Amino acid sequence: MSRQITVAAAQVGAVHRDADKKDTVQRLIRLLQKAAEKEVKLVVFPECTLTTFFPRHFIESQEELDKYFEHGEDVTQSPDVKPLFDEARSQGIDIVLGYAERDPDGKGWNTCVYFSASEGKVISKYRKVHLPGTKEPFADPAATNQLEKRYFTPGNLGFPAFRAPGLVPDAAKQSTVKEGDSTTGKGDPIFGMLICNDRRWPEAWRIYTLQGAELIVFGFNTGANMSHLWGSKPMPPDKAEAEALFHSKLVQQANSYMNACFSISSARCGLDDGKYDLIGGSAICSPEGHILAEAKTKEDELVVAKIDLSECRQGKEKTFDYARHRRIETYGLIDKQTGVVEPDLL
Ligand code: CDT
Repeated sequence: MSRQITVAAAQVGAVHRDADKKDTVQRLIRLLQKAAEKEVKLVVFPECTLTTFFPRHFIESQEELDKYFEHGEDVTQSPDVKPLFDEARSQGIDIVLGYAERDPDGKGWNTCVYFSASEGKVISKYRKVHLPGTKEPFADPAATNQLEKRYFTPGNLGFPAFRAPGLVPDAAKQSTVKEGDSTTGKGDPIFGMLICNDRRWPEAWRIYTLQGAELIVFGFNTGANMSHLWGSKPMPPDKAEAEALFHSKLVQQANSYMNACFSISSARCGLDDGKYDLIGGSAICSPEGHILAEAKTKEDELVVAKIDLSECRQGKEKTFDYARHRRIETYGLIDKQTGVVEPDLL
């Protein structure tokens, strides 16, 4: 049974600190229109798509900080952003959009939503769990900060997989299926959403694929040269960028393979304010771990691939058939311990 969809990552180039959100949204709408010309049915936008990646700045002005967040319960009604959701609906394209969310209690979250064009509303929301960087800025004024722990609260929605309607024809539904028939791999596509740093944590992918996820989607903002924060040792800028790109692809390809799912990653990239360099490398990856399409620039760019979700079955039913091969009686430490506890010294 073929379950084909044409999908895209909408990579977004530089967004400066003084950018007008309305102009940025117009750029996103142009990417959506390009997607419509290519009969794309799902577009994934980056993490914090609507503004510059503000957690790199120590911002004391509440007025400035407020501008980077969407306020209130329903992002589809945010005045500056509504035109994007309206366009998605009229083009019949589902979108995943990352943005900074300020909830009614005043808490900040690094959030993304899945907007279903056929439903005309948000059908799933995810808040980033793994917040990288520091709470306090570095003493060295030359160092680039990553103050996500200052501006955001770790996500409290877990990793809820969900089905998106209207993407594949003849999907099995509760109302049409006969009692006793197996529906595995036959219903509407099962999604999981992550945000940037989450992609480096295998636990997150596994929790989604324990719920049958066939497509894991995420946006990212990844510094091209941040050795004061990265695991990689300091190196010249061109080598540091190549290494950051290598790790970004590595985690996407390896986790797609180890979880037998497709994945779509979308970068906010380029040179913000002419000096903060973010990697590109938006990519669509198969369940066998192969890159099917990837960005060639560090600018606004649409990366498109036609995928067939039935290709997940090989991995899900053989090498990574969880029900037959996982040994949960041996995995206890995973949810009992956060940091490392080494064996006693000899
Ligand atoms: N935005 C984001 O999560 N970026 C991180 C950078 C980590 S810096 C230590 C990433 O994982 O790409």
